[in-house]
Amino acid sequence: MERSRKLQARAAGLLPGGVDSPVRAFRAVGGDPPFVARAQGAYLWDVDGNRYLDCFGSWGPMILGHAFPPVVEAIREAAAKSASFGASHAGEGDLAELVRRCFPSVERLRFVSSGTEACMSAIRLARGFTGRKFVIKFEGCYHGHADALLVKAGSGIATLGIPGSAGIPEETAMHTLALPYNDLQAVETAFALHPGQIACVIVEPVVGNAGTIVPETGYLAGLRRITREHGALLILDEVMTGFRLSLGGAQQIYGIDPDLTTLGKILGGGLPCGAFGGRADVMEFLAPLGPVYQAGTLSGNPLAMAAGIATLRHLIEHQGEIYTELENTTAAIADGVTELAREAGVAMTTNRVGSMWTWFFTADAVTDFAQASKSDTDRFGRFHRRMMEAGVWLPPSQFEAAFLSAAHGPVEVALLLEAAREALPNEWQSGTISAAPETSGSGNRI
Ligand code: KE4
Repeated sequence: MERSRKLQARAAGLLPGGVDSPVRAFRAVGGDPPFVARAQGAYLWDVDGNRYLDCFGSWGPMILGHAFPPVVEAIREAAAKSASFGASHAGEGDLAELVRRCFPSVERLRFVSSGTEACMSAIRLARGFTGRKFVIKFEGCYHGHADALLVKAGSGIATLGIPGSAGIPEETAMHTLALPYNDLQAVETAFALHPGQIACVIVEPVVGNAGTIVPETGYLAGLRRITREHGALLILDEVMTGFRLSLGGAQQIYGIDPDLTTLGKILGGGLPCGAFGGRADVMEFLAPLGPVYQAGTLSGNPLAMAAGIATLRHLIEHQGEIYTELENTTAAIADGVTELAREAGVAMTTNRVGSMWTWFFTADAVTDFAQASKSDTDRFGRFHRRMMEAGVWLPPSQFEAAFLSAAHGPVEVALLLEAAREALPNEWQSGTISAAPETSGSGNRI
């Protein structure tokens, strides 16, 4: 881990915490993050030559595996024509048509450069369209780092155990109502307390940013009913679930017709890309047609469009086997470790939808963020470090979802279960793992 440590020391003098996104700093799990040199298929290699089985996939985008040849070729071909035009080009329409094929509720959409931009723009549009100020979100859900949405958020906010973020005036946060997930009564009450004032409800249809939390039967349909009754827009934040849980994301699985949908991650095939879209009458409130302003230098970037087109075309063409294999491989891993935990006497609750899952170190059900927060995050941290030492890179937070790719197969299932078989009992019974080791272990040398 020598070269990683040198790069980390340099990064610490250049980037706050040595990272460009807080969760990458491994603060919640201890140990030092390896610096990645390259990745291929289901694996990452760090700059010291250690190999890791990748179970976070760049936080979701890499559903086809790293350096998937058709995606690499598409990016290479696009790059030769310039990295950016700042002007209209065919790729925007090509990708938009593929999105609409997967998400019939998206009648119009606009590309942006991140999920944050997509969610930030969607709530501005909802406020502009309805003329209302209040936004409902849910505790533990994360919709990017726009001010109005960093209230009781999940992901890095939950990971760092901070209530929100400094730098957000209460005048901004006061119009965000953060409610418990999976509680329709709380939503009914909020609308009763704020009649005619709530512009939208934004929700992760399957929560990934509190760890994975699954909607209870009828919950999403209830949100759809209540928002319709009160003239508020329903925004499904499918940045994580879109193209992940199925080609049409969670809305396809749960049969929900939202007013707006936000997308990202897989949409760009690993390049910076997000989108928001939905009802044409709502989207046409956007400039240059309407009064709601939104813009972006690199929106619809030709390389991101090319990577997204190559990714979605492959997912569409091979959807039968890809989603079936993702389901089977993830079930083998998620359920396999759950069984190993039971055998080792380790309290573990596993939440999973398709190839997105979380092992919570708690004996109780996890149906909202309050319950997720009762997990033993220290135990998760020690398990994470043990798995890193065995060459398995899990997301470095109890409050994140793990993901597999189409490149993961039986070999990877066996590798992960073997690592967990060693990690769980040691981590649990003997407590032999010292305090955060100087390095996060050697992984598997290639
Ligand atoms: P980005 O701005 O990071 O592209 O997307 C924000 C976002 C919006 N909505 C959902 C449901 C998301 O999961 C995200 C971002 N996810 C986190 C991981 N849970 C990004 C990883 C990070 O912050 O480093």
